[in-house]
Amino acid sequence: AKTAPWWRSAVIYQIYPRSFADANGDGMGDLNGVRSRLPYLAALGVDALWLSPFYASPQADAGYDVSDYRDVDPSFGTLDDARALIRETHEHHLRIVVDLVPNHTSDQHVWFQAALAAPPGSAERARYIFREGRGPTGELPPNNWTSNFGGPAWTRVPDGSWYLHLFAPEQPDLDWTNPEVVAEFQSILRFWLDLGVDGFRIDVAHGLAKDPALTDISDNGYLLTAASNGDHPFWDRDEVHDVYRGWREVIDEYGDDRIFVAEAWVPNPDRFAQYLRPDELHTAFNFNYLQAGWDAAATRKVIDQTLGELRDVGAPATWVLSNHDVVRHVTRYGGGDLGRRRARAATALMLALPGGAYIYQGEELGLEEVLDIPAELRQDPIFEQTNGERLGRDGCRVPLPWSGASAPFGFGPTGTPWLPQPADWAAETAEAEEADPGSSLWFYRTALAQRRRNPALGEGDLRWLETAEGVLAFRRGADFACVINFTDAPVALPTELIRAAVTLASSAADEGVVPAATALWLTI
Ligand code: TEU
Repeated sequence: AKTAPWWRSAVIYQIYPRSFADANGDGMGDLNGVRSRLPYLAALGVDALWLSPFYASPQADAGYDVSDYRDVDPSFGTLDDARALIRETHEHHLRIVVDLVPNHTSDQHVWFQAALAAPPGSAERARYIFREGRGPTGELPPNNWTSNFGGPAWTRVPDGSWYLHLFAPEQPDLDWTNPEVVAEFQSILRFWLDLGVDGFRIDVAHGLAKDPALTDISDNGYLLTAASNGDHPFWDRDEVHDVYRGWREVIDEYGDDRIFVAEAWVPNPDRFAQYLRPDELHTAFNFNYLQAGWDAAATRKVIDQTLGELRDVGAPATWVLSNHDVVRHVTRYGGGDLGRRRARAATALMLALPGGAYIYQGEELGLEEVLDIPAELRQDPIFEQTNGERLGRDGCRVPLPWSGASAPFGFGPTGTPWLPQPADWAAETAEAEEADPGSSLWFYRTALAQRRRNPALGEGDLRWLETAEGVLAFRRGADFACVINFTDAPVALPTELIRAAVTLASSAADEGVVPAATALWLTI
């Protein structure tokens, strides 16, 4: 019998290359650093890696501003290093997914440079979204849209025209109604597919299509309301689906093992599911799950909604708790010992749910958000543009601690990491946790190993059990069960599970009870 495609149940580990491992000692992680840690990743027990962008980039937004989609930035290595990484990842029986940034290029991309050099109305400008301003002399932006990073979404060029950027001014938005743009990205897909990658994570997948009338917006909040129905001028418009149908045709030429993962912040589950129609994208991060917080009822609601909507389109669910854009979940759940305890329980729940899951580098070590990075060392454009009102995303991007007692904690052979590491990270290095069977690292390894062996886990059914308030419990397959206690006091095991054997406990458990802030896996 044909087994289900790998990605329907995959656990995918996100690598943020500049903060993962630094082989050349310049303080920035690089592709050769990733190569050197492939044994660690294989031993962790994940199925695939997703790498945030490592392409040529001026790094105005840490690589999400791409100046050449077919080359590697010198700070990360060379195209040959990328080829070697793809080959060696496969030799370790892991798959590799790369990031694709189609909403915008860098302002240093040849296309944008050509657009700046060409007159208004030219074909060069038509690849981006240039417009004349409002006001008597065009001195006001064409409309009232604001950038996700703060400030107006428009920047004026010397001849008086304005261009649109939903993110930093260094990230001009492409015009996806232009056939040249469509053709160029299909060619970029083929370039990386030919190099052997197993898929693409699509950045801001819900943002490519814009209202051609550029209508002013009344509610310019970043997230759509749950009631939204494709009527927002730039998020989640129906036209975006044409792009993905075209891409699906391209990727299907390479067999049925290569995938698209959408980064689509679309809270309406029905609208979200539309990205996962059989002729579009394969999977998408489930951000509603990430946002449910440490809350039994909210978590169960998201699980039910997700599974219901995705069943209708035939797509597997994927669950995610952390990434390079959000505060690490240990910290979101309260930080310190309590936050770590809850985070472990939440991970056990996530890995027991139907479908696939994402792990963000460092969460397997139980890392917390770094909150005390001095203002002058912070690099995220969100921070710069808002004069310190928002801390930005640097706190989850601090270079990983691998070994040793002081910075750079084995991140690189020498050198000062591009963001400072907390002085007290010695107990949280991969090396220290490797030596401690009670560590977060061993918890992840054990959970992933059990998940891999157990046919009830990954894609499949889920049957809720009756529980007390603040507790979730469910069965999967013939004999698997998971129970998680979100409350601050121990609870009795649900009656159905009293005779079951505990195979995984996120914190030490006495017989018959689920301790506070704890998840258990059981065999019935
Ligand atoms: O993120 C898009 C996105 O949704 C972010 O703006 C998100 O809202 C924000 O980071 C939350 O704090 C993607 C990338 O993941 C992000 O790193 C990039 O900055 C952004 O696209 C622009 O490319």
